[in-house]
Amino acid sequence: MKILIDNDAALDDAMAFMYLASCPEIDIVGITIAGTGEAHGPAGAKNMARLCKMFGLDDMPIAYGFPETCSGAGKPFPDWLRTSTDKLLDKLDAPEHPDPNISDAPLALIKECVEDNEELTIIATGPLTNIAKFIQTYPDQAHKISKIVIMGGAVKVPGNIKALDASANNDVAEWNIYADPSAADIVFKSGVPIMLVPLDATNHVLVTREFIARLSLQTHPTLHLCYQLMKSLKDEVGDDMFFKEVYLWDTLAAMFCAQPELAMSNYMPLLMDVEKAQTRLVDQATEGATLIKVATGISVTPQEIFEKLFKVLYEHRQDQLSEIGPDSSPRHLRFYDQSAAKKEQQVQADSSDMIKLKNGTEVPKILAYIICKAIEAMWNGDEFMHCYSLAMHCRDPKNKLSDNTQKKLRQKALIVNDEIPEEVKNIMLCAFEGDGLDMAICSPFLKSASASPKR
Ligand SMILES: [Ca+2]
Repeated sequence: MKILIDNDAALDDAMAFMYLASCPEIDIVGITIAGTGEAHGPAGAKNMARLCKMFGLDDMPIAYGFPETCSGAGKPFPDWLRTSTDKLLDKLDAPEHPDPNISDAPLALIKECVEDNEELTIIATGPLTNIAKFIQTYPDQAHKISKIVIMGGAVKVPGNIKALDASANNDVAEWNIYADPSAADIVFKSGVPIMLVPLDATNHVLVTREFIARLSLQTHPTLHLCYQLMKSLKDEVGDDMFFKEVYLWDTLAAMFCAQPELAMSNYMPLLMDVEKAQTRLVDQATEGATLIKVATGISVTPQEIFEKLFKVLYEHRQDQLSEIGPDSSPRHLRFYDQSAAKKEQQVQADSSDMIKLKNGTEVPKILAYIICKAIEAMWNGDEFMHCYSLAMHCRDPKNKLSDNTQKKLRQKALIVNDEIPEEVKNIMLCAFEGDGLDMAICSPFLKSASASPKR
């Protein structure tokens, strides 16, 4: 499937890109950045170029668009968000791209992609400014577009404007549409087949603690970068808001694009209310209404969506990923990749680093760290067992967990199990103290790990 990505280069767009670039059946032919979206056009284009570099797509044509909306209507994303989105990949493990193929002519790039590819799908995960201006400028070319998958709108659910701008007097709009509602109006009325992925669908896939915990354990470059992206947002907004407000928006749209069977959908007559930036469900006879395919939900469980996302990102051939390898991962991540012998060595090397738990006992930092990771991941049986077995192995390489212990652990009878060594119990007790996890146990180790020189 030939795909042109039109996005606004935010965290979610980065994840969607990484998913699409990892899909064997997807061929990305160009990327355009909305100048009216979360990132400013030029900065967003540079960040997308860096992600392309990571996937060996060094020559990917990228063009950033106009800072003006289609009719002057629409409100920009908050300044603080745009500034921080411009710096999306700062300090993260994504390669630099010294010579990116970036232009400021998005319409020319879209035209070229439409002309060169008979069946071109566009996936739009930002404001629709570029696409609308293309449709207006080249109406004869627009009908050649095979389909546009759009993350945007809120049909039967409330909008999400107030999540970022509490002072806004709008409960019905979604941000991509709100930023340029006239553009959405033009695209809706263009006659090009549309698959709209509104909040109605994305509300089903709230980012979970389990997903983040699993990501945190990965050394695969793509998954590791996904974790860094998610973590940077989590650190910025705090855990409470993160786990309440962050959904797979653009990523879900990308997944629907590649695997349409994951979506539940219906054709609905929609009218674009430009003033309220609302994708309003109307009677089919209403003047100006367009019958649009709307994703209303997911055909599998949220857990399965995360599994599928994980799988696609994970199975992407590592040799196609340039520059970022396990060697550039922080020590605590690399640890999971090493052979048993190396693990043992590492633990011995680290075993002199002790940490004092809240209850006063001293344990090796590395053991505390791994056990905390295991606890963090305990929502997932396999991942938890992996971490826990590793922790046990670290404590004593001869140690093997009995079936009975494993069974008990699976039932989460962690603390009362007599077979668990005292030091491990201590760590668990400290970690369980109060609400949720006490990641403070990990943080001294994490600090020392990230401060240590890379090999
Ligand atoms: Ca976006």
